[in-house]
Amino acid sequence: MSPNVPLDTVSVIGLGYIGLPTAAVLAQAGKRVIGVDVKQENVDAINAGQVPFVEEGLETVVAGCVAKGKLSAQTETPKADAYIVSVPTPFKGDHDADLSYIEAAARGIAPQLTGGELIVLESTAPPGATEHMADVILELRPELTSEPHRVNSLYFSHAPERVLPGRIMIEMVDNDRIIGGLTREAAQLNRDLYASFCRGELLLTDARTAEMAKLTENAFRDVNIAFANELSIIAERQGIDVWELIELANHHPRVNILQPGPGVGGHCIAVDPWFIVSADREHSKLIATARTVNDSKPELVLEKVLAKADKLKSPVVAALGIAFKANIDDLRESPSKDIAVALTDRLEQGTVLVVEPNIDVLPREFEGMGNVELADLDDAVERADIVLLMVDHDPFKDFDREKLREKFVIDTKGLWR
Ligand code: SAJ
Repeated sequence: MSPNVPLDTVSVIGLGYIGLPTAAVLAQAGKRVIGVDVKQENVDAINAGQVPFVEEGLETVVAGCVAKGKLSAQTETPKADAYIVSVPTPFKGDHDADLSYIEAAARGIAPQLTGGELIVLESTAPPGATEHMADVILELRPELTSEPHRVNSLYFSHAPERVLPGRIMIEMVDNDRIIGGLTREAAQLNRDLYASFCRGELLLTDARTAEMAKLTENAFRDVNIAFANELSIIAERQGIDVWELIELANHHPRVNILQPGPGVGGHCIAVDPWFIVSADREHSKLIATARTVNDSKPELVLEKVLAKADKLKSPVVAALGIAFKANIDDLRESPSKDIAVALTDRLEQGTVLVVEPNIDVLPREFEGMGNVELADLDDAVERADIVLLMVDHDPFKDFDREKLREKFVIDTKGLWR
């Protein structure tokens, strides 16, 4: 049976790509939600009903909930019945997870607790991270306990997010959720809270299994994309069109190969498999190799562009897309952004015209580089000698191919074949 504690007020710590949509759907479901973020400008934007990044359908919900007084944001952690920690977990130089943001969130929550609160870790993290978060809090508040059904009980749980950027508002509500408690009671309480907005199945387990399940999902996808990327390298050397090859092979009833591209980006698939590797290096050879294969793709693309550019006098390269995937503005861990930056840096003469319909200014990585511009699609293609397609954004899909006839095209996504 779930512990009998209130779940009316929820504080979401970290209002990024996952935290803000989570806060929004909880507020929409009737909870009083107080979001917390270290960035004052994001706090101000949210309190004005605005969203600091692009995500289909999010702004309407945020604006509505703020107007109704159900959602607000601040920089200090408040008192609440439940906390959801949704902060970044980057990796350090050796690919070990950096838990410092989770620790900072835990230190912010600790002084506010009175007993009876649910504390959910949503951030993707290696096995043992939820326990670590609980330890940080209980060390600061030794009079509280993680044992259930006491007046001074705290309930710690892990509910990894699984939503796909671009479809977050749909998947947040419809996807099944894995919920892993440090105790059964914590998992039950977490389920009760998430049942308020989630129509998917809520699957209860322990915290370590939930942590590993999330990493497993992303490692599965990474390994499968690595297979496609490796095929693309082999196929090119054999003079075979990899997209036709994959399309044909996928007609087999039990074959379903993913798509090759310029590399794997984003803060999830390019990062999470390393948490498995760092938990057990000796036994995660396949997972580590997949990461290496995917990480090798940007350099191969770059070499191809430079090989052509070197033959031209003052080449103009149109670099189409620097987001980490189609129809989003997220540049985190983006292989196409890395390629565009390295190209600008390594091109001895000539110009790079970056086309990214989802941003207004070039990111800071391009600062101080004179030979790069953010351009619009038609202008860039018209001026370019080489057209490098790196992201399958919709406007690129619909582009009039006639205009590419005189150009040297490198299509890393197979969009224009
Ligand atoms: N990619 C390919 N080929 C493909 C599919 C993807 O090269 O066939 C590339 C994309 O271009 C992109 C990267 O992989 O650079 C990742 O894109 P994605 O759409 O596969 O996934 P993400 O990173 O946006 O979201 C993933 C999802 N995980 C799974 O599908 C198992 C999402 O459900 C998770 O919630 C999210 O990671 C996360 O936050 O962990």
